[in-house]
Amino acid sequence: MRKALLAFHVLWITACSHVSGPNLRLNELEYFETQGVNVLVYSNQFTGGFNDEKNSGIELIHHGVRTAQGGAIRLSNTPEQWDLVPTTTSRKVNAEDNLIEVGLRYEDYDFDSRVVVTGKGKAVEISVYLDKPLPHELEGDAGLNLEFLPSQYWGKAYLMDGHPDRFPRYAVSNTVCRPNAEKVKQFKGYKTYDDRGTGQFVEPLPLSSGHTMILAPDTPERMVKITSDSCLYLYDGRMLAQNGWFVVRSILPAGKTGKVLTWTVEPNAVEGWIRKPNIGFSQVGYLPSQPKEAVIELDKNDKVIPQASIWQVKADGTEAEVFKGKTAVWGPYYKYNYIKFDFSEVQEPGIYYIQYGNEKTNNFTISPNVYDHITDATTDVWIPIHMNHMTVNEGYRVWHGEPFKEGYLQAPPHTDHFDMHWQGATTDTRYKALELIPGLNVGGYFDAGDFDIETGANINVVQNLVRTWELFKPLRDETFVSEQQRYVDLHRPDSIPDIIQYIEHGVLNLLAQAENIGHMSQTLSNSVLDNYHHLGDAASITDGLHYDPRLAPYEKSADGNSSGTPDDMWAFTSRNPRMDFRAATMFAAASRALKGYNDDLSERTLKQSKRLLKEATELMSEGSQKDKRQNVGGDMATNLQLYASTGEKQYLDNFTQGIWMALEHNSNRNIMTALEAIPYMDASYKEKLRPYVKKYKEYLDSQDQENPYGVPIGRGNWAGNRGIVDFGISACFANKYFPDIIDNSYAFKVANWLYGCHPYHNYSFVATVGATRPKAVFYGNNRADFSFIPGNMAPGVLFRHPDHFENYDDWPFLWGQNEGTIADNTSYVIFGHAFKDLLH
Ligand SMILES: [Ca+2]
Ligand SMILES: [Ca+2]
Ligand SMILES: [Ca+2]
Repeated sequence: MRKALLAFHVLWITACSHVSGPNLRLNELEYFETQGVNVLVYSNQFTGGFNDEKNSGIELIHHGVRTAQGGAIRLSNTPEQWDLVPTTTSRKVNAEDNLIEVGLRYEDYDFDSRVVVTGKGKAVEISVYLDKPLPHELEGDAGLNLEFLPSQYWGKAYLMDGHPDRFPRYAVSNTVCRPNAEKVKQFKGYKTYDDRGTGQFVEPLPLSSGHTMILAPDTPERMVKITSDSCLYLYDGRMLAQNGWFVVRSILPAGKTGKVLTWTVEPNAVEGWIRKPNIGFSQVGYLPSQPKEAVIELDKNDKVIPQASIWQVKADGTEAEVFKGKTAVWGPYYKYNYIKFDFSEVQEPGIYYIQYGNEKTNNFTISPNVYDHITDATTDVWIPIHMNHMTVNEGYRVWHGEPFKEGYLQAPPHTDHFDMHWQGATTDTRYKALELIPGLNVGGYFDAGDFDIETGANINVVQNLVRTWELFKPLRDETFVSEQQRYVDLHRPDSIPDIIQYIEHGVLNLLAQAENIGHMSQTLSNSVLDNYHHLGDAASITDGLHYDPRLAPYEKSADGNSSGTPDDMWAFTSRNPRMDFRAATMFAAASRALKGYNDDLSERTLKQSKRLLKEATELMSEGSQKDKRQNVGGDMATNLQLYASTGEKQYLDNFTQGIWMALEHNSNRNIMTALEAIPYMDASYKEKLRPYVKKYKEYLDSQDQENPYGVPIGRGNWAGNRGIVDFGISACFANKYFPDIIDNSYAFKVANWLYGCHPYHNYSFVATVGATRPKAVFYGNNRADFSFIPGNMAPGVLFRHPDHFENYDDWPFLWGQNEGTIADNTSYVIFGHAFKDLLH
């Protein structure tokens, strides 16, 4: 009976999918689906933090690639990151009628609309409803927008009402200028543009307009047909901002209510389309003896092939199959199926590739030295390029001149700023609003793809570099650093280990903060939004001249030292004792590392460490209970660092008092600090730690059940490689101190993941590392050139709700996938050293 029922069930599904196959139906994950096409409706909503992240609204995942997003009522032709985004006031899914309705609201304009997306055959109908007429001030500005990914459309053809044209490779179209008074407000009233005194803003004109637009009829996987009774306009968002998309838009009519606008959007579905298998493996290669496991990501409609093989590329250029093995099914993980292919048996050094069905990978090597250089690009190139207040030269090329020569001004009180910065009701310093705080334009590192000095991140950098130095003593010297000349030359040894120079450079800025401000700033950052999104030479962000409000904007003083352009950077100085605490820890560690290299700096850092520790302790005891609770973890690491630097017993006592409680509370989170303490403790400490390490092994093992890659995959709004690197560092240290409990397999899994064994594609996440196929584009400060800064570790695969992992490699501009941060990349340096150490 059961068998008969099952057979009937299978038959029914087959028949049903045959009939309704190409139609877009809402699935149980609440998006419209047919084979090859997913239409998401506010599965991902606009968030306030950075406004338009090009990740939200109505989205199209077209044959595996998210090629359209931003489907929403927007207030400009080509919205930029800092333009207003709507909040989603409601989202109703009606499976019966195959529709999703969302309520959108612009609080600043008391403007509500409803967008209804209905699956109709092979298309979705997008309708806009207004219960009240459009506010007068938004007439001509509010419209329905849908944005298409330039890198997937440029060079392809389109038809507008039958007239052929082509998506431009680069932004070259027409613009007009309009008075600033007509500009719709941007984020918190800031402006993304410098109008050069004209009082006008730039607006792109449409490339084309009509009622029926067919995008990419020349490429079935990208072909989309849009029709409407309203006029459709095509814009190029790159005219205003390099990260802009192609925008299809219709203006909402004035004075109307009810259903005011309708589009029919039909993404072409290639019949029977099945995504190519993504064969994940280590692009860097493998040691002869190490475990070797490829993870193969398969379309859910793809059949599993029971075996795969390894081919060797011989010295005479011929190829030979040298190993054939079974594939093992892991199972489904989000939208794909996963199988594994173990080829650990292949151990002879050589050049190989994997063949699975008709798919061949690029080649990789098996050799005892494959991991020898995994950190060199990061330490020789990425880190020095991110040195602030220096000119950085490489061969014939200058990466950037000396930035921010004019220094930093005190941020005015009551500033609610962009990039999540703020200044409270007072300055908390002896400086007046906009007064120059002396001495801050020295040392420090650019935060990431932007150029501010995030104090917290810079503290992490110094700490990571000190850990690297103390644990692994890398004497590598490939960089010339002269603080006196404010000059860095890559690939020029100067007889001083680079890591020490990088520690010194980080300390110089942080110490300047402690000494000149009196405590740690929150950040040293841009005062105006129009230079925050700077791309290119950091030295040209500001004019390098002191701001003098007595001069007219853009006017320079007769002596050439000041200007009337208010572009000087600001120091945000609201005091946060927790930041001071973290700085105290870092200064203590740095003081040790700098001893013998720069004794004056070493002494000054220790002095500031002690002062900040004392003051922060007092401030926090005056603070709330919540403040104290939040600091439990930081306290332990601080005490350990202070004990290591001073040898004073009180710090050791504080550490031992806290660590066991913390491990009981959350052993996975605190195991790293506990392991780091081992060199400073006696044998009984290590024995007492043993049961926690066993518990940690259970956590490490549980990852194999969680996902096919066996590492903790983050699903936040910033992809999770940092968490995976931390997991790898802890696994390396656990293996170092407890090899009988934790073997080296976990560290290998982390390396595999970073160098190509992960979802979406199989490229190495570390720029230029992984000789055959590292990722090609990153969100570095050279992203406008669709390039990378060598050694950058990408954040990784970004999770888009409800089931899509993504890492664009033809579009660098999504920071959550492709940016490199100074704290994450220095964590990668620790992992790389710990990993190499474990192999020796
Ligand atoms: Ca920043
Ligand atoms: Ca050096
Ligand atoms: Ca200036």
